[in-house]
Amino acid sequence: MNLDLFDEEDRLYQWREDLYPGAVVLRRYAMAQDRALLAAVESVVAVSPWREAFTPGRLKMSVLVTGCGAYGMTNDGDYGMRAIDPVTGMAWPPMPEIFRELGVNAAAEAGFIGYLPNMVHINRYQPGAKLGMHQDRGENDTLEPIVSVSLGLPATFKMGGFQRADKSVNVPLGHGDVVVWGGPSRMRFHGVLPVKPGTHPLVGALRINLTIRYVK
Ligand code: MD3
Ligand code: FE
Repeated sequence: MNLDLFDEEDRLYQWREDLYPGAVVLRRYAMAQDRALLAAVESVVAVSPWREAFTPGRLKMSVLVTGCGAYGMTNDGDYGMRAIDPVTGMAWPPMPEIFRELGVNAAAEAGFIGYLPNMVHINRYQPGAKLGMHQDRGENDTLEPIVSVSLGLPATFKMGGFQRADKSVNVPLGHGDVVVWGGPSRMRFHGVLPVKPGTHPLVGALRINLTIRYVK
């Protein structure tokens, strides 16, 4: 197989899948910008390095995290949003323009006009890493969308209901896939199954997920 040609073809197709009202998968939407997005992640990590994170029950999570913009998530288990990075004691790095633009454009594709994201939380998964079922409550806003961008190894995303025990559906997410979660889907429980071992040609043995957010 001609891998270069395959790579070019890979960038040709994108499509959308409506999951629930307010929840839209934009397949491969970020594919053409993958290198620039990864470079922007590295520029963030140079200021606010990857760090461990803990659950509300003080268990060490299997992902490493960082972030950028006006706020970042605390890593001590309270899911709070802080203007100062607790690791560096300084402001989070500014949000790269490419993150803001992707967030605004993807949200508009899903019907959310006038979205003004002001932070990005970034998760880094090694094979085996996962994210238990949770709701995203730290934004103090239950309607503005969260735009999720997957890079690197594929993963299975679990999309649940509004109670932790509600049935969930599995959504496979691959490199370049973007998901917009807003409006009536914003407070659904969700999680990520353990990432399977593998190597992505650009990202290596990693999955990186950006969540572009608006914190009130
Ligand atoms: C569904 N990250 O950081 S966000 C997180 O793949 C997180 O790392 C996931 O969940 C990851 O909190 C992907 C996807 C997401 C975000 C908000 C949602 C899904 C959502 C809100 C409601 C429903
Ligand atoms: Fe989440």
